[in-house]
Amino acid sequence: MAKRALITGITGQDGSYLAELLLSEGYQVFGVVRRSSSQHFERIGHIQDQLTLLSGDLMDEVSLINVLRECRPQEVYNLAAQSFVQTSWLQPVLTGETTALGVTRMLDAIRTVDPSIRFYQASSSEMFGRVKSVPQNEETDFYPRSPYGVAKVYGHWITVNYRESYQLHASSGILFNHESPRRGLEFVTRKVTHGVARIQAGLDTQLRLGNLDAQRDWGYAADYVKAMYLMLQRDEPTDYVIATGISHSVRELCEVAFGAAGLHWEDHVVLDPAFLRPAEVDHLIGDAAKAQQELGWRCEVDFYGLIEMMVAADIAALTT
Ligand code: NAP
Ligand code: G4F
Repeated sequence: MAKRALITGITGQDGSYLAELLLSEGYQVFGVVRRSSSQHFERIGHIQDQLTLLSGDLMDEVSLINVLRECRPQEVYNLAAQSFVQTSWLQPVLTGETTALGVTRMLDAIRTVDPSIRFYQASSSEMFGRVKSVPQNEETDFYPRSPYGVAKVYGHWITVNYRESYQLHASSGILFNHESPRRGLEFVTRKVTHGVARIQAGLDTQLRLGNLDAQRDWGYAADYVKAMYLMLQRDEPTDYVIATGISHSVRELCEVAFGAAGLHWEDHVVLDPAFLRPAEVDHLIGDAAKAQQELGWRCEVDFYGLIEMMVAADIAALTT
């Protein structure tokens, strides 16, 4: 019998890569999708015939219980969230409902339907915020700097708490920024690579950005979903930092992305205060030694390979 896995957030960047990985491992894959007036399954269109999509929403616990009863998974990957940091200042309550309390709803649904289900929570390096030590690992204290970061801290600790209170096999992956050609256009890497492609095609001349000094530890999403899967194969649940261990600034991102298209970033990038944040996370860099040792996890694509891949994909999408 094939193992069954349920993914919330299957229409998102990570959900699409994780679904591909689990299918390749022989799983029967179910995904939670929320009702919308228009369908947007671009990231999973190529595998949709191999998936079973079920209607549900992290805002509605009954829908999660019904989904679990219908598909009876052995593993649940909770990737759904309001995941854009800037939006979390505009919609802090919605962000809390989804990104924080949504985790409790799913954990309670698991307790209700089948406490033997293994659970993965998509925690975030954004929880480290104004960092307490460099690099950040599983022992580093949290100091979130956005409503999103605060919500993720809640989601993280409720996962730990349900593991300790009810002996659930619940693990939390503290993932640093990870990107791909499937990244949403609002996030800075994709905004830049998509902007480069449009400028090269003569469709735009400028790219408006905020803080160029911010530094992130950027990895490749397809590498990172492997860590999620590996965490749920362990006998004992626990938490892992997933990161490359190398960080770059937004300015360096611009240099590499524009350079990959034969352009100079200074000719096109315009600073726009509209993209500055009320509170910034200045510098994130992760230490994934625990995941490397216990899971055997490694990242295969580095920052330069990642950005070149994204630029090439955006240029190809405009020319086909
Ligand atoms: P994403 O592309 O923004 O995808 C978010 C997913 O959540 C979408 O499928 C979205 O569905 C779904 N969703 C949002 N609200 C929902 C709700 N109320 N009920 C059910 N589904 C809902 O995010 P991602 O980059 O794949 O990230 C996956 C997870 O990892 C998120 O929890 C994110 O916060 C976390 N994370 C991401 C990173 C990163 O660098 N990518 C790093 C650390 C942690 P629709 O398609 O219907 O909008
Ligand atoms: O790409 P970003 O929007 O990602 P951010 O805020 O780091 O959050 C992402 O990574 C988190 C993991 O640490 C995830 F949990 C979260 O869900 C999301 O996937 O911004 C990166 C940096 C920021 O410092 C931002 O101020 O880029 C800076 N930036 C500069 N100009 C910009 C822009 N960010 C965006 N989105 N747009 C700009 O124009």
